Amino acid sequence: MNIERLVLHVVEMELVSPFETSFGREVKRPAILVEVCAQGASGWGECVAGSGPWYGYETVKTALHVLEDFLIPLLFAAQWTHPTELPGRLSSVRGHQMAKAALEAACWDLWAQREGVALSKALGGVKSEIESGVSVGVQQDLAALILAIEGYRRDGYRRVNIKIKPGWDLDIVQGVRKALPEVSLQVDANSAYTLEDMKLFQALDGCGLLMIEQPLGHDDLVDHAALQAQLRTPICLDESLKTLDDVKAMLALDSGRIVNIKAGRVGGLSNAVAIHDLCRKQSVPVWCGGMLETGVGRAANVALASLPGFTLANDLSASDRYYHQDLIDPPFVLNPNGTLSVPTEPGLGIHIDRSALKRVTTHVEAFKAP
Ligand code: OSB
Ligand code: MG
Repeated sequence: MNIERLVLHVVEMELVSPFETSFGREVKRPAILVEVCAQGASGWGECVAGSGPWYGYETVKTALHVLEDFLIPLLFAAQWTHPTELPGRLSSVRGHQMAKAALEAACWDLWAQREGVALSKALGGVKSEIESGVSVGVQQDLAALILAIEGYRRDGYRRVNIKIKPGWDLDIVQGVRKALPEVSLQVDANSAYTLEDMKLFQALDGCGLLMIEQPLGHDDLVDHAALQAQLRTPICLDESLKTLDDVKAMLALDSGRIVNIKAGRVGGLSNAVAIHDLCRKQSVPVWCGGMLETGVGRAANVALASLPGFTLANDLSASDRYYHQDLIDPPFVLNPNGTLSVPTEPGLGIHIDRSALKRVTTHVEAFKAP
């Protein structure tokens, strides 16, 4: 397939409410939307790199650099008939998974549109609805957190992921447990702790959590294995898993028992599907993480989460949990049963709201195939 033209739309989206994790507080979410064009059609992908290298080393600027100077020329030069060939075509660039994933997602969308098949089906999806959960950032105090969770529960979210960090952990989790004993609860530390915090994790182990996500180093597998050996609660890894090889190492070392899959973190949908397939074969449950995506990235995530191994609730919430005005029309809405519907139209199955996109665009760059 030949990409004729490619456009990078750099946007800045104001969040409905600030999102605070152990590594920082986000008020606005930047994104790069990749539009690939061929034969009058456009495919879309979203780059989830943040404004700074806090979650991972990539940023909007590193992604733009690597896309412009290396990945886009490679894509224009590449011969390919199926999007699963793309990771191989881009493999001379080491790392930069988020930049690669955005390019690949746009190609998946365009390819699936041309095939007349929904992206969900193209990836091997089987679900028509995916289970939606909500990730709740650090709040002012426990009362504010409980209020926020109660609001999300009224909206219909059935599983809550609480961000924790030193000073905002055990008391908070115990407080939520006491106020809302029946809520499905998990926590995400975003790498805020070390093995020195063993006592904390042993206490969290008694809180009835579905999982403890990425408690230790962002690149670590060995210490996580030592921690998992001491806990009944499954550890879920996010930041530590950037490749299929990382997942193999995690499983071999028993560094955790649940995998958070984000296409952006692992270099694209093709790699994400490969990780899903491996985990499914080994009966390791997976769920789809989020990066506060706009509707463009969300649609790709929802398609991915429709695969059969995604047996746990996902950090994929409705558009209005993130943004007052999404970039797609219609936006994603939460079904009364706490799910998001998987689009069935060809490709991502979304319609870009070009005027909404224009309002949040800070910069556009267009590239023509040589
Ligand atoms: O750890 O999943 C994370 C956002 C930015 C960076 C890292 C993470 C997140 C989220 C977002 O948790 C959750 C969502 O998109 O709903
Ligand atoms: Mg996480």
